[in-house]
Amino acid sequence: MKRVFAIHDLSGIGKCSLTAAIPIISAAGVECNPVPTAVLSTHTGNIDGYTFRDLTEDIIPYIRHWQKTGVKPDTIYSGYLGSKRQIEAVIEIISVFSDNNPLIVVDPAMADFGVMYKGFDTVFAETIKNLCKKADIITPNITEAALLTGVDYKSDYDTEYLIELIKKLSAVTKRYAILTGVSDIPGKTGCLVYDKSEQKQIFFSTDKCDGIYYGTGDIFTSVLTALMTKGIDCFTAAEKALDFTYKSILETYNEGTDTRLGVAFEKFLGDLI
Ligand code: PXL
Repeated sequence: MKRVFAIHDLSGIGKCSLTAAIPIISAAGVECNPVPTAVLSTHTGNIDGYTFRDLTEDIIPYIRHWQKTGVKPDTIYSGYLGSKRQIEAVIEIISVFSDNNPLIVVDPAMADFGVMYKGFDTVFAETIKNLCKKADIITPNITEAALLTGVDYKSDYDTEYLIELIKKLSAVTKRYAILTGVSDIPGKTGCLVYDKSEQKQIFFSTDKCDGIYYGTGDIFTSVLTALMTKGIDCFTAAEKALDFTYKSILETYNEGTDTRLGVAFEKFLGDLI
């Protein structure tokens, strides 16, 4: 059985980070070992008053214990990280387990809609760029891609802008860059996948549902990580991850629930089994 080390926070409500990664990766038949970086009562997007317990001090001893047990990751997957020190801890984890040559997936979660998440700054963006350079696959949205490349952020983009952005992004990854939340078809959304070793790019698109759907980046990257860990190629894995994410969003849109609480991905876990 393949094994993923998933380095994310645990947010009790909001179906993002570990509460998405664990069920999704497990449903795909891959073992998911969580490295919790913090425990929050909810995610931080548009919900006030959440609790936040930082676990930075625990990360390295936790991993050193795993190292002693002899477990070896096939994939190391990091998502939302709360500080520069946590990014440095992920870089150390990659170095500790480098002998096993794991696949490295980095979701540089730090910003959306042209603005950084609460508590993040440009120093954080610079440090996460160093982490991305160690990754085989990075999955930024346009705001994060603009921060990683120094390109100006545009919400009203055209295909030429996206291609320029993804080519610049290829300097910040070892092989694949996946730009999320974009499409080359007006009115649609999806992702653009670029493989720098083959200089090949493909857009995948779906319909768009009105609203902001929290946690969907984590859902997309968790499916992608699980499938690529099983040996599925990056383009096919991205297409399937997009399909899974879209179905979950559509279900939530049709249910009309509060989108801050996350999307109804549980209904589609069977597709991954
Ligand atoms: O989905 C990304 C994410 C993960 N974890 C926490 C967050 C966010 C995005 O806002 O706040 C705590």
